[in-house]
Amino acid sequence: MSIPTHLIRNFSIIAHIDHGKSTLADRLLDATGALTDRERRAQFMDSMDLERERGITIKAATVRLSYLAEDGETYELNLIDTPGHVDFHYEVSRSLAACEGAVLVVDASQGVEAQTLANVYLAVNNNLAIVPVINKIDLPAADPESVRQQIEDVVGIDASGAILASAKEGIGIHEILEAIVKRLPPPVGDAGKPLRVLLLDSWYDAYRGVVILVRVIDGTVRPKQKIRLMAAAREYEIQTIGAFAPFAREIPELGPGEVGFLTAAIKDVADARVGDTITEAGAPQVTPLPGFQPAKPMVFAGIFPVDSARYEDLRDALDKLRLNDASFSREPESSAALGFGFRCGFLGLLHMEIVQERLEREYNLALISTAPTVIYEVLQTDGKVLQLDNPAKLPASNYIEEIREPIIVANILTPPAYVGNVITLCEEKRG
Ligand SMILES: Nc1nc2c(ncn2[C@@H]2O[C@H](COP(=O)(O)OP(=O)(O)OP(=O)(O)O)[C@@H](O)[C@H]2O)c(=O)[nH]1
Ligand SMILES: [Mg+2]
Repeated sequence: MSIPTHLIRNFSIIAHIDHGKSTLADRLLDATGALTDRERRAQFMDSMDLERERGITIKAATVRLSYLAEDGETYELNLIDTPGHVDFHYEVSRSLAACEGAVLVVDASQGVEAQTLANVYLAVNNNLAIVPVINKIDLPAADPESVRQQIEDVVGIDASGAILASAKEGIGIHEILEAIVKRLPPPVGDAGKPLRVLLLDSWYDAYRGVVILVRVIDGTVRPKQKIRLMAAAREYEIQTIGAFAPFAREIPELGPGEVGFLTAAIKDVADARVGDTITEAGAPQVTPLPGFQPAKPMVFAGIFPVDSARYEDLRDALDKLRLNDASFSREPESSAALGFGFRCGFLGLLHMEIVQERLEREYNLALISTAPTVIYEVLQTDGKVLQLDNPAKLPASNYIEEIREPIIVANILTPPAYVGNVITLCEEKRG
């Protein structure tokens, strides 16, 4: 029997970049005894080398914790640590779809910042309950009370119950765990209903093939069960079921409300699409889950192998990497100077840099990329408007009436003391 849903809590940790999400996750792992001394290392959730080198989270990561609460019950907590940088917000939006609640971390010395707001709105739109945490109260510049006021005024949520914490010093951790159990709702799900499972994330493992991270909505998944990936319209047999506790471990089943992974000898990476619904093979009609909004690339660049003989390897690597990051787009491109490659779209410049580095490191490729561009609109002399992400597609100049580049309308509010500098900066940046 899987664990009853009232003892499960699924939550994401969300915040602006560097406000201390991954450090807080470390403390929650410590407080629940998830790691032995030998296994412990700082920023445990940032498992990718790139994340550790840069000190930022790139991929959302999930762990399962077992917490004995004050009420005497042992809860299963599924924690998702999310990235704070705006270029990886697609990770946040997917993570929130797996949760009933969110722990909102705000840095006591920085206060509410852009991604604090953006991520809270995502959480609120997903109807999640929110536990605000004011972190880094150990810093001399910390001003928790005005940050509390700011959360109420700017974010617009009740912050009277915000927990004062220091993830670095381990202050407030017990209160956070209790708040997760008491203030966040359990998942609702029915073991008796037809199987419905949300495909949250996937990645390629050289030994196991495609591994899929799932959130079970209704029903139970077990090894040997035949499943159907609805969007891909393909059927597979489940081989293994597991959870990250905190290392990947095989378990007998995943019941309603639980988060874990499964493998099913999926060879075709295109079959595992994030946001897809998994049901029982040959099952009666099940309405698919809403899935995710596709990501909208903002920055475009061409990526080419240095050695043109490795074009196929690059294509393969892009397919596999896309399993793990559905937020970039790619289409084949050829250039007279660089040969065959791909035109890729990214959520931002950091995203572009990370994708290129992951391709080079994880797939051992040497790559050249073209200068990044944004989408331009071209008004042709015949009145047609083209959206171009590639300068190579520009029509001949006698057909071009006008070329428009994207602009944003922004209002900058600043104390009078900074007005001069802000104006100079705007002018330098063509504002
Ligand atoms: N003084 C102090 N520093 C902290 C505290 N919590 C985190 N930090 C530091 O803040 C920095 C960023 O912490 P992370 O946990 O990586 O922040 P994050 O929110 O996970 O960052 P991203 O995942 O990249 O968005 C690190 O240098 C931490 O050591 C705290 O409570 N007090
Ligand atoms: Mg982090």
